[in-house]
Formats: sequence, C-alpha cells, structure tokens
Amino acid sequence: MTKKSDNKRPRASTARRGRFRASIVALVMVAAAAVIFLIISLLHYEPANQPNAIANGNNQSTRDARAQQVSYEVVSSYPHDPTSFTQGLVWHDGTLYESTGLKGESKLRRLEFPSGRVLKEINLASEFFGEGLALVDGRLIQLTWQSHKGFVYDLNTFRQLQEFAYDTEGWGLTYDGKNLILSDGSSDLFYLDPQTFKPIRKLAVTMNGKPISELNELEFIDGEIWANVWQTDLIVRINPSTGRVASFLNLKGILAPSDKTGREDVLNGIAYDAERKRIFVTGKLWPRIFEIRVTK
Ligand SMILES: [Ca+2]
Repeated sequence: MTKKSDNKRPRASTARRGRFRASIVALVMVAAAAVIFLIISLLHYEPANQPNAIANGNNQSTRDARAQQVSYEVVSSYPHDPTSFTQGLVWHDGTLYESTGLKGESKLRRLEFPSGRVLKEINLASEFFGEGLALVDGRLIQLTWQSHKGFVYDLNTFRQLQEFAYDTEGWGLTYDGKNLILSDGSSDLFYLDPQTFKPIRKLAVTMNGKPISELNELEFIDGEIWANVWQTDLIVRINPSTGRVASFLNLKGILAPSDKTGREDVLNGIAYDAERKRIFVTGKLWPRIFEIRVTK
C-alpha cells in the first residue's frame, strides 16, 4: 500500500506537472502570437497623414537632390597663351573672345581659332582688373573685379561704347539670351538687364542642399548655367529656375603634366559654340584650351 501510495503520489504529481507544462506552452504560444502580431502591425504602420506615396516621394527627392557627377571626354586641345590670366571666355562666329585679369595686364582679346593667335586686343587702364565677359547683340560686356565698373565694347572694333556700374564685385558674366547673369564670388548669381544693367533678380545657388560659393566664370549652355568654382577643378551645372546644382564635372588632371609650365593658376574659362554644340574650357595661365564633351 505504502508502495502503491508511494506509486500513486508520483503518478498524481506527474499529472499536475503535465497540466502545468501544458499551461506554460499555451502561455508561450499566446505570447509568441502576440509578439508576431505586434511585429506585423509595426511593419505595416503608417504615420497619420503620411501615406506611403508621400513618404516614398520624400525619400526619392532627397536622393535626387544630390548633385550627380557626370563624366566627360577631351575631344581636342588647342594652344592658349600661357601668359593670359583668363577671367572670361566667349565663342562667337569661329573665334574666341577673352577677358584677362591682373592689374596692369588686363586685356580684351579676339583669338584666332584653333591657333590661339591674338587677332585683336586692347589693354585696360592699369587700375582695372579684368573679369567676366559676355556678348549681347554685337556688344561685348566686360566686368572688373573690385572697381564696380563694367565696359561695353563694339564687337568688331573693340571701341568702348559705354561704362556702367554695379554694386557687387565682378567675377563671371554670361548672357542667357534675355538677361546678363553675374557672379561675385558668393553663392548668389545676379540677373541684370543687358541694356540698363539694372539688377532684376538674385538666384541663390545650392549644391546638395547647401549654398555653394566662389562661383566664378560662367557660361549659359543649353538652358543651364555652367560655373567654375574658384580654386577647384569643378564646373557646376546650375538650374536657372531653382538655383540647384543638378550635376557637375570634375576636370582634375585635364592639364597633362607634359603641358604644365609651372606657372598655371586655377581652372577658369568656359565658352560654348551653340551652333556645333562644342564646349571649350581653359585656366588662368594655361597653355591649352580643351574642347570637351559630356559622355554620360
Ligand atoms: Ca564664359
């Protein structure tokens, strides 16, 4: 009996342990189901007033807002006067026009293409440091750096037709077919009336969501403003409506070691042959002008 009782106790205890285990298993299963339900709910969670389409759209625009580097190839290169401190470059009707800087050395030049031979030039008064250059209806417009004074010349004779004043420093200049666009070394571009030179509007330029300053030589190319960024090998391509840099070129290494004279200054100078869609770039005191093509 004792033995039986002894035998029963263990049997009763085993049954209780079995029920206990079943309860634990059930509890664990319920908890697991709750956790799985919670995870699934979290995966499908959408904040109020922010449907997936908008959330995804925001992510997309953030990605798209980053400026993309585009690649280029050198189509050809041509001689460039290595004493020319290039500040402005313009293509017109088979020749290049160049504005050069440094006080006492500043010039306006017409260059034969492709030889680079100087066909015509005038010297600026020694107090002026030549800067950006643009062509508007048979008139060349030239900026000076810190004199707040610009000059207007007849395209053919280089006869000075007019002077004009502006408030900012003068760095780069281009013409979009309607207005002049001026850079002053900041991250802003200034639109000017090409007849009165009165300011029309200011365009704040940003790259990857931040202002990009030191904008220098300019060229209007197929609806975009291309700009050298001073002391870099970059040319940024600016959307004139938004001021956003959508893409950029990095021209590091374009001047081969064998072409270097040891006196070169920074990359500066962009000209566009709209008829044949050719882009020319050079630098201050560079011995070559490069014709480049975007390959991307
Ligand atoms: Ca230019």
